[in-house]
Amino acid sequence: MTSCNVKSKGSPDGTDDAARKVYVAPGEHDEFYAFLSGGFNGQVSVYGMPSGRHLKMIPVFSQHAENGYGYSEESKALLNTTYGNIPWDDLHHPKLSRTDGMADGRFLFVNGNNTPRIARIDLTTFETVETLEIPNSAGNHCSPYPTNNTEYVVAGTRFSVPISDEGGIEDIELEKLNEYYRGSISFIKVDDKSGEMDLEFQILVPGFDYDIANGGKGPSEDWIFFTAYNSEQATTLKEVNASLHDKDFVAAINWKKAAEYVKQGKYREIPAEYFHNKMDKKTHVASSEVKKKVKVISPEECPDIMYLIPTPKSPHGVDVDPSGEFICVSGKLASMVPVHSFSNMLKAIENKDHVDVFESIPILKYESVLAAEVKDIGLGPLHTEFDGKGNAYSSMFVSSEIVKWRLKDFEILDRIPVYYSVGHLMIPGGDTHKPDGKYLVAMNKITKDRYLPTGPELCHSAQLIDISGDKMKMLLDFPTIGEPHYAQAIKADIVAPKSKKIYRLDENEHPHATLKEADTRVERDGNIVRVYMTAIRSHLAPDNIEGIHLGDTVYFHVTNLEQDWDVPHGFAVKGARNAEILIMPGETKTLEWIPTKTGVTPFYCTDFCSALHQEMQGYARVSPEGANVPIKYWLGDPKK
Ligand SMILES: [Cu+2]
Repeated sequence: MTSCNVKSKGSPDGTDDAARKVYVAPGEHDEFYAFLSGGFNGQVSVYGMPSGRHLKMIPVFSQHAENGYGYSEESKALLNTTYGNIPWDDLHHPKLSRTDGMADGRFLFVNGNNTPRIARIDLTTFETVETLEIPNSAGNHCSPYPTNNTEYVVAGTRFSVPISDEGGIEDIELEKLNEYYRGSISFIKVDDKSGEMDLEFQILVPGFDYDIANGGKGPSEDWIFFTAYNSEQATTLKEVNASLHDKDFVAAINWKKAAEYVKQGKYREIPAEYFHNKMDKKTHVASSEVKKKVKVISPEECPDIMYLIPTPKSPHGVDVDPSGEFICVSGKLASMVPVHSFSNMLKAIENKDHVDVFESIPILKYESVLAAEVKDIGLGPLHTEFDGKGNAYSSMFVSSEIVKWRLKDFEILDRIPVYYSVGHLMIPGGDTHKPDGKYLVAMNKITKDRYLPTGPELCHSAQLIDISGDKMKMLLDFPTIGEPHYAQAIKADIVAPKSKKIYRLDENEHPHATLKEADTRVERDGNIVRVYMTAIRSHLAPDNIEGIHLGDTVYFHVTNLEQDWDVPHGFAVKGARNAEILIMPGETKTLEWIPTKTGVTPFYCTDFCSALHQEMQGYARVSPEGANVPIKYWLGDPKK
């Protein structure tokens, strides 16, 4: 026997203590919901915190064969854009809706980075209910940032592009691109009650790369701050050419003032085509509307809405502390965190303390706005969040660590290594005016040897850190689905009590719903065959169908008649070229099936629903085109 004293690398000191802190006993619930974006999988994953239990994947911008999202006839429209039905996106930033500056647990807004879109997830159902395409944008990375009462969700463009006043993006010689290109900041109005989004206006801004934003709080709550890199306005070999200036900018935008200008009519309307897709609450069917115009304003015509604050160097994250006074910027290439003072900024604006003007936008003097530079903080600072106890925590991509520092005197207090190359970090409420400073999640870009190897492709890694004491303590590694780009977390007791258990059948207004078994039927209209089917433990009705011919398009409208929590039924047809559908209790969903072979074709319930789940199946007979086989269907005795 040998005793083992080897401590594996990165394991927490006092492993028992760490285990106790993340242990949630079987049957018990976690204290927080954490919503982690999936990056390039286009989805959001829901975890319990501190256990790291994976609770759900919410499909948003990518089709999800597991439940038919993006494949079912009801959900297809949510992926509509002016480029067509786009079944994938790159989802970076989840942001919770806010009331009085605090996450209210009603909605989660998320961005599609690639084909510019914003989606809204309803947190009573954990389902995507709305998507809005953003015109005049390319690379919707700087998105979606809510104001303190979710008056607006704000989105900036990462790639600047030649936005045409006649609508769309111009076809310009790339060598002359930087003479024509512009950025856009979109202000999406959010309806107080329903949460519905509407692109109210855009500010056309200089052609920089707008990277990250965050809204002010308290004294600064009328403002939103954006990092703008590539002040060089390079268009090629950006890794060199966009890194030449010692300082780029923080763009400070007074959103209240901008909205007032729009109210006063100081806007132009330009053509802009974009899709707005909504899931109807009563029918559970999504539909699309194509919008044709957008209101734009410019800093030139609307003075005092935008100021540029020089900021070192190629800044990435911009985070406002809970008091609303400090604007902490991660100087990605400067290896320091410049902290701007909001009150200094107001003074500099009042005193016209400008060093220059860029396309009519005043550039304030760096030294006049700055509160402090947090130096020697580490290499590659990217983001900062706050614990509500006077401390800030910054992520270092290059030196792979989280660094704790004090807002009072900008002193560095502690550092902890993370594995490996952390991007965003997240403290529950750490971007609001009252953070819950108990845990911090580091979202790492590189995994390497953290888990058992799974071939060349590894899952990504998040790490949970205890920040309740003076020293940070590593508690837990948990693998994530897709890239955990950014996250939000909220106390479970704000969200859980409102979680919907079933959809009520008596409220089902789906146009093809079948609310009782007696009404099930099969109808032909030309070469469209509609099957009005019901599912209840443990049969599908009808379960025998004849009279389908090659050349037909069949729609299975399946209504789940169950009214119990956690009894979904699934539905799949042999050879169907889309996916299964998963139908929640009381809901109707539609699977399209275009048969390609004659013969008897089985269909069945895919979600293990009862002891007789394996019996929950049926047959569709497919006959040749033109065959004399009439529509006929039954459950039980065919003669009845
Ligand atoms: Cu079933």
